[in-house]
Amino acid sequence: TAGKPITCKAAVAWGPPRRPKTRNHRICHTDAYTLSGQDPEGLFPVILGHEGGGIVESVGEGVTNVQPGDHVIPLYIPQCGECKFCKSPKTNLCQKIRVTQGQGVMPDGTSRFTCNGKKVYHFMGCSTFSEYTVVADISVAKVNPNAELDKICLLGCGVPTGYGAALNTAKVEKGSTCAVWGLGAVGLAVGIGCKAAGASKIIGVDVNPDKFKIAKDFGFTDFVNPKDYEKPIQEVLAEKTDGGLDFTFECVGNVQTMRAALESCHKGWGVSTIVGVAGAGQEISTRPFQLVTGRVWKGTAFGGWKSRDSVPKLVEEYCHKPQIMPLDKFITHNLKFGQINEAFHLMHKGER
Ligand code: NAD
Ligand code: AHE
Ligand code: ZN
Repeated sequence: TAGKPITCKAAVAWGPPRRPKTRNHRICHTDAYTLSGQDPEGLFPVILGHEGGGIVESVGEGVTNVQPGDHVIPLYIPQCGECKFCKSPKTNLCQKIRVTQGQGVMPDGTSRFTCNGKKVYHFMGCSTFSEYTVVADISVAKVNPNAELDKICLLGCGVPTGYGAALNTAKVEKGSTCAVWGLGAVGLAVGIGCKAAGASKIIGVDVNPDKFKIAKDFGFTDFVNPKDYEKPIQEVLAEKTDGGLDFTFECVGNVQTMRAALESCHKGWGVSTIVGVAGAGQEISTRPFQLVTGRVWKGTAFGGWKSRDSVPKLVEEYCHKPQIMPLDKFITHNLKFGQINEAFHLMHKGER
C-alpha cells in the first residue's frame, strides 16, 4: 500500500492539558515530558511515542535498506552514515533530518498523519503510539525476526540509553564506584551497564524507596533515599565512599539532582553523566571550582550508540546473553493499546 492512505487507530495528543500499533510500544518519561508542555520542541496535535517495534508494511520509492515483512525498531536518532556526525567516531547524533524531525514533519516537510481532517504532527521521527506510522528510511534498524517484538521494543530508547551511558559515554571502569539518581527504566539500565563493566559498588539514589527492591536485580549493591537525610546528599555519599564516586549518572531530569550528582564525584577524576531531560528554561549550576578540581560533567543521548549499527547488535545480545541484557526484567505491566492513558498514569505513580 505504498503511497495509499491507511486508516488506523492512533493515540493523538491534542494538547498539553489532555492525557492521551506499530505493534509494540513502550512509554518513556520523555513522552510524558512532551505531553506536559515542558518540551520547547513540543507541537500539538501529535502522535507521541518513540519506543516501539514493528513489521514493515510498505516502503517508498528508492528505499533499499528494508523491505515489507522486515522486523524493525524505529530510531529517534537516525544514522545516515554520510553526515559529519555519522563520520565521526565521537558522536551518535546524526543531523541529516534533525531540523525537520524537530518540526514534527517528515524530511520532505510534510506530515503523513491526519485525524478528523486535521494535520497531526510526527514526534521524534517515530510516532509509535499508532498502529501504523511513517518514518524515514534512515530511522529504522532492521533486527533479527526471531526476537520477540514485545521485548525488543525496549531497545528503542530507555535500555540502550542507560546501558550506553555507562559503557560508551562514562566508560565505567572495572572495580570503580558508581551512583545513579533515578531508578526508572533508564537508571536501571545504567545499573546493568555498570555491572557489565565490572563496577565494585553501584549505589541507587531515589526518593521512592519502592524502587530499591527491584533495582537489586539490576546490579545495584547499595541504596540511598535523600529524604532520609538532613544534610545534602553529596556529603552523605562522600562519607560512604571515601571522598566521592568515580562515576555518577543523573536519570531524573531535575537540575538539582544534576548538581548533586556532579558534586558527589571524587575530586581529581570523578565523571558525572547527565541522562535526564530537564524542562524548558531550566539551567544547571555548580561552582566552577568543582570542575577545576578535576570533576568532569558529560551528557548522553541514546547512550552514545550509533543507532542502525548498534541496535541490531543489542537485539542479538538480548537473544544470546540475556544475563547481560535482561530485557524481560524491565517489564512490569503489559497493557492493551486502548489503555495508553492508564500506562501514563502508572508511570506517574512510580514517581514520588
Ligand atoms: P521514570 O519516570 O521511569 O524514572 C524516574 C525516577 O526518578 C523515578 O524512579 C523517580 O522516583 C525518581 N526521582 C524523581 N525525583 C527524584 C529525586 N529528586 N531524586 C532521586 N530520584 C528521583 O523515567 P525514565 O523513563 O527512566 O527516564 C528518566 C529520565 O531520562 C527522564 O528525564 C527522561 O526524559 C530521560 N531520558 C533521556 C534519554 C537520553 O537519551 N538522554 C533517553 C531516555 C530518557
Ligand atoms: N526536545 C527537547 C530535548 C529532548 C532531548 O534531550 N531528547 C533526547 C532524547 S530523550 C529520549 O527519551 C535526545 O536524544 N536529544 C538529542 C536531540 O537531538 O534531540 C528540547 O529541549 O528541545
Ligand atoms: Zn525515550
